[in-house]
Amino acid sequence: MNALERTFAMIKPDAVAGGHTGEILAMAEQAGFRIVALRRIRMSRLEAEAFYAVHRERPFFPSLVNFITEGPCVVAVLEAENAIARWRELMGPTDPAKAPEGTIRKRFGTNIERNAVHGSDAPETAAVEVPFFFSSADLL
Ligand code: FUP
Repeated sequence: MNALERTFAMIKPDAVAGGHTGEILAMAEQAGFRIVALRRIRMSRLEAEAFYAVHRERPFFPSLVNFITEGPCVVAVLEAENAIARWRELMGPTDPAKAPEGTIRKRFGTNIERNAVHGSDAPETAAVEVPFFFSSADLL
């Protein structure tokens, strides 16, 4: 028996501005995720630089920080068996052009930067990303 797992999910500014928050949350629930916590935020430049610190040396970093701070995001904690891998499968690959039918990035992504959603890539990442936005009192 697999234990329940939690992952950090984010609906990025392109998808929030496009009015797709509800559809993306519905896709998550229909896929069997429980929405444990949910909040609409606007990331500051400092927060974005900290959140994406692993990409600091990459050429796309400044553009990524601009994008993620251009408007509100919706951040969430999703729970399911094998939530981390299953949410990434539902998102699809980073580049929406390579994403299969039925994935969030295929449906709502524009390009490798404006790709609608984020999800933790490993338990160690989720363990950093969840408390970045939520306190333990939010996670009931
Ligand atoms: P993913 O785990 O699929 O979200 O992708 P990565 O962790 O590799 O990248 C994080 C974010 O950096 C992507 F969602 C978008 C951005 N990025 C670019 O803008 N250009 C690239 O070439 C790669 C990533």
